[in-house]
Amino acid sequence: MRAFFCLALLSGTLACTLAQAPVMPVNGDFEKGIDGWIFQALNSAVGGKATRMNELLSWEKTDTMLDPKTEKKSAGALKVTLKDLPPNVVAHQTGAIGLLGTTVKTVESDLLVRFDAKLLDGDGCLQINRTWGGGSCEPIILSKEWKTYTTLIQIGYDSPELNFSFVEPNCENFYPRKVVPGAFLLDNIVVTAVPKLKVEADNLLRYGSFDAGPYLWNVRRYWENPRALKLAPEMLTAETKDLPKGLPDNTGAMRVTLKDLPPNAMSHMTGATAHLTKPVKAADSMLKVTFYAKLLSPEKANLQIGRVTGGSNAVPVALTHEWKAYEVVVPLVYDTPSVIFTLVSSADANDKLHKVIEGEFLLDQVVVTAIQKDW
Ligand SMILES: [Ca+2]
Ligand SMILES: [Ca+2]
Repeated sequence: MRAFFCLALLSGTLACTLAQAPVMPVNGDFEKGIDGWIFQALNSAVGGKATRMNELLSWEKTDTMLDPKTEKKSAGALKVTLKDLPPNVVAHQTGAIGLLGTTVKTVESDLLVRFDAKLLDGDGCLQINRTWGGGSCEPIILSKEWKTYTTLIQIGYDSPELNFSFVEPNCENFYPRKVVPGAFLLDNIVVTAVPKLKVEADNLLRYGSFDAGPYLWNVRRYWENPRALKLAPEMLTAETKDLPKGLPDNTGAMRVTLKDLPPNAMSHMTGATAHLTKPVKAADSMLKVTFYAKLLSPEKANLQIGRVTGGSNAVPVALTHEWKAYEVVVPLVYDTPSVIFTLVSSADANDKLHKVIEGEFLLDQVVVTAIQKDW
């Protein structure tokens, strides 16, 4: 989607190949201070009222990003220090909240958020979302050096603000993710309203075209013993050159690199995952998944698509080293809110829990629909 290729200038103007509205934070560069930002802590699930903790925000004037073009250091950044928080506060309602210049109408727009950040302390991930739930990027693992990040948020409801929170790194749930202690710096936040990602009418996948990047997907790695889930979004990268032939306006695919897996990594537990727009009921439905895929390594591998945590999966398909279109059906034994794509050595349909193998593959144009159960 060409609309995403925008040139963000420090002056705060945007030059884009398609007309789209910048919804810059009221203050996104922190050159003169941190006006326009507040810190709020709340867990609405257990009631209570929002606690304003603006003392957790400060203006950082020394440790700032160097602009590689001008070779000048930014005059200021926003420092967020999460400490002494009330118990059980969750992302969406807890974090540094910046007012946007305008309320974003989500019927027509998603938000592309580009920012610079640096991790100072803690082992959590950055999560950017609309306040009060819904609309979140996948958690971002921040570097301890200044770095530029881009992420996509489908905010779901109109919103006048964005929340930058710091969440537990290995949380299985999309919501609510628990907020953890830590500290990070933010600078040069540029928010752009981009035309809503085109989704086939009945596609249950929030984002399977990958034309803007591998946003809204994640990689789960599961350790049986100790039972632990680790998210590894760094295993997903954007592929812009090696794309399926003959698809109009296709500008990107997703590269999945499965590596550093535990010896007992099993399918259902380990692989590239995406949330569905609504859970699909096993009582009357199955999933039909269409996609393009290409195997990069190893020499031979099968792709298995299934329900996260097990119980339902499609018969694994043998991938080839050329792009090819596939269609598989995932018979559901249990309701499922998400799907998982992984590489397995076996294509044996009867052996439903397969050992995951390390390797690399490309995915594009993934469409998931619910079809009537085949009795
Ligand atoms: Ca700055
Ligand atoms: Ca694509």
